Amino acid sequence: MPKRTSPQIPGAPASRPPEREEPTTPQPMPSPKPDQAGPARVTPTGAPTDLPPAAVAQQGEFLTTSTGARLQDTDHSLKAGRRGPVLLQDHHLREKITHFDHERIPERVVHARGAGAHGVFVANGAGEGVCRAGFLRKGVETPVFTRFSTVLGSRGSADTVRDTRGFAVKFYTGEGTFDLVGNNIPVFFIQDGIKFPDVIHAAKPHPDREIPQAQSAHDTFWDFVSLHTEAQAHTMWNMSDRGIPRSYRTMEGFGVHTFRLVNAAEQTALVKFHWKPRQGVHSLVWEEAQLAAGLDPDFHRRDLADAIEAGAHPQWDLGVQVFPDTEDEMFEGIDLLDPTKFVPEELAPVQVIGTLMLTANPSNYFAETEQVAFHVGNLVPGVDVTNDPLLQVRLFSYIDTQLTRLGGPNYNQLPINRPHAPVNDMLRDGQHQSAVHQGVAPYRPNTLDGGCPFHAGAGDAAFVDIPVPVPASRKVREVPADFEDHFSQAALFFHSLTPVEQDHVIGAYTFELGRCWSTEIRERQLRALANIDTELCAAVAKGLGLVPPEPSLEVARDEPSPALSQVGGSWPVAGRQVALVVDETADASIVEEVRTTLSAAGVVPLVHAPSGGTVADGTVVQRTYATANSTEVDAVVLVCAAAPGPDALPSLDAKAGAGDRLAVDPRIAKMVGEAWRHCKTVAAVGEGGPTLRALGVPAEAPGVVTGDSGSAVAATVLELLAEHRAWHRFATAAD
Ligand code: HDE
Repeated sequence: MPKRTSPQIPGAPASRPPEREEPTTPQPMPSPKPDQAGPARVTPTGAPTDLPPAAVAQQGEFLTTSTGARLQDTDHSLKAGRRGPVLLQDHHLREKITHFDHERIPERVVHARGAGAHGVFVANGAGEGVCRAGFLRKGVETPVFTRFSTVLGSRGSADTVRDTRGFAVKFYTGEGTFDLVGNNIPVFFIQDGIKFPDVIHAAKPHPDREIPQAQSAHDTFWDFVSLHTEAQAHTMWNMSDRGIPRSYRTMEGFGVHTFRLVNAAEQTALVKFHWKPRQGVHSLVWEEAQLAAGLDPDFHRRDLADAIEAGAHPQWDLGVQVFPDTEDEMFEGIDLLDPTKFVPEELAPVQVIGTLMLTANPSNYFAETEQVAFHVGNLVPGVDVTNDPLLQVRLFSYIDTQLTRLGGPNYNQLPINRPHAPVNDMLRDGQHQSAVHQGVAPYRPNTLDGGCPFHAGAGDAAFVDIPVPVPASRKVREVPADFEDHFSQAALFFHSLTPVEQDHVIGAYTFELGRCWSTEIRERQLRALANIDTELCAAVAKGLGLVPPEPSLEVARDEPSPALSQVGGSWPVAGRQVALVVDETADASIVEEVRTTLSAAGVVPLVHAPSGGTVADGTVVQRTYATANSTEVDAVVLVCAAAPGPDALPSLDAKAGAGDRLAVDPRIAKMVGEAWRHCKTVAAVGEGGPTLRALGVPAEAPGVVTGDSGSAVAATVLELLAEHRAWHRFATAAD
């Protein structure tokens, strides 16, 4: 009798039988069973999966449905006769319209308005002593994606509003993704994350009329911050020039919270992260910011994209302030767990540990800048969080918000969010699952998948929660006593500014409170200002026509921190734009000299002429007098008399009484006037000299250059551009 074999009974859980005992070493994953096959290895558009995302977006020459059937006509819906009703049967119509109806995802609750760029971070090795993260090893290059943003406005709001800016960097490191999700201001409005909905509800537009958009100059904001005085330090930074950056490229960035790092020897340190722009810190002036918001709401977005396209790749040094990891988590009397406090650089210098360079613009805004999902809990071995109560709440919020915004739990599979380190999680299924996982045992412990995935051991570069002792405690809803100091750091910041910058702060408070409807709220905010600085309070009160109150507290006066001022210093000029005003009467050789000298320094000379085309021996015109806009340039150079162009609205001028007595085109007069008021460099060569005088610009004033040599004038313009503004032209209260 032949020996009888058992029939193969279907239902074996895996292609190989499990071991009886739990495996103690990682095993290769079992292959799928012979009866199993996964989807073909093609992308959703039918391309091989190993192509870069951009190469797989569209395939072939012909228009197709989303499932690849070629279409003959997408311009007419399927109707019952030429004049008949549209048929429900038209599956192409329904697919096209339905997809369109769902093109938008919810915008971010905060930071909805943003601009992103790709780049690379190169470590200089100075961080190795405090942190064992691989991306901080000397010479390691890590790809990054950076997103800058405003906080308050909706997705379509203006860039140059007075607001805090987000500065979020995703490092795609070999040990997992590290997100440093910071701001351009080192302190925050609140100490405990539970207050975040309150501050944001107060700062967002009023809920009844949904105005004003993207700004804090309104009653609900000042109502909140004048009552919740821990917000006063952050508000002071907002009212300073930091609230209106000139460019994303000229902003500092701060991790805000204190983080805990651990090095290879298991030693821990507390640190605060800083981004220092190599372009220097530089801001708009308020009138300029307001003009730009109207003339070019995309001001910062365009500036970033243009600079990168022009090859002026912006750079920031990443630095750390390092503090001993003491039991009280204090440094020089400053509580490192209080996110409304910063540590002056003079007390703890910023040590540079690497440099970020932004090198490429996104190729698709939605796929990259909109879908990028940051999370403060994206940490790598060597970097850990502290008990800062604001940071602790953020650890919850960022995953939670993506579930609504990106429609499910698999957003880390989106191309912009995908880690560059291998991922072997046991997270499964869910909306928009695009992976086809293998194996049958996404659980631990298991034997069916050979016990995989395995825990990483001590030598396998695993993430370790630093075992910080937690002191004996009670469950309370309280803060440490030193969190009660709400004013000393607002005062420290104010006292660290130069008189020009202090004047800007006074102007900003006066403007913002002046836009409030309620006198009671203005008076309450003045009470807070009185505790910060009586002269500041008196100046703002004067502008508002109110009586300055007496301080209610005696606030400690700390040593000023000169590092906080942005006046002084000299910075690279590459990527800056200069208006070159030219007409047919201009001397072509002077025009050429100015252009060559500016371009050689990486500065973009924008030729302005009465009409488009070419001018002065073939120079191509970039802006007509009608499209001239002072806010897009950092200097104006007149190379001609700028007589009124043919479209200078003579009838209107006549009505205004100017008529044909007008010597200078009104658009150019406006541009020069604004550049003068905003303390930008104003220059004239040859025929431009008398024009400057006619416009009332004194040739001997700081930041004004005149001469007959195009190259000499342009060279001086470059020197002045490096100082950012002609600071001495700002009149101060002291003058
Ligand atoms: Fe955020 N924050 N935040 N935040 N935040 C978001 O996350 C939140 C805080 C910051 O370009 C949201 O993905 C809470 C501090 C930046 O995509 C949301 C609290 C700092 C960005 C959220 C804070 C930030 C966000 C909205 C109090 C500076 C934009 C969409 C506990 C250190 C990132 C999203 C980007 C975004 C919540 C406090 C910076 C709603 C609850 C402090 C730069 O999850």
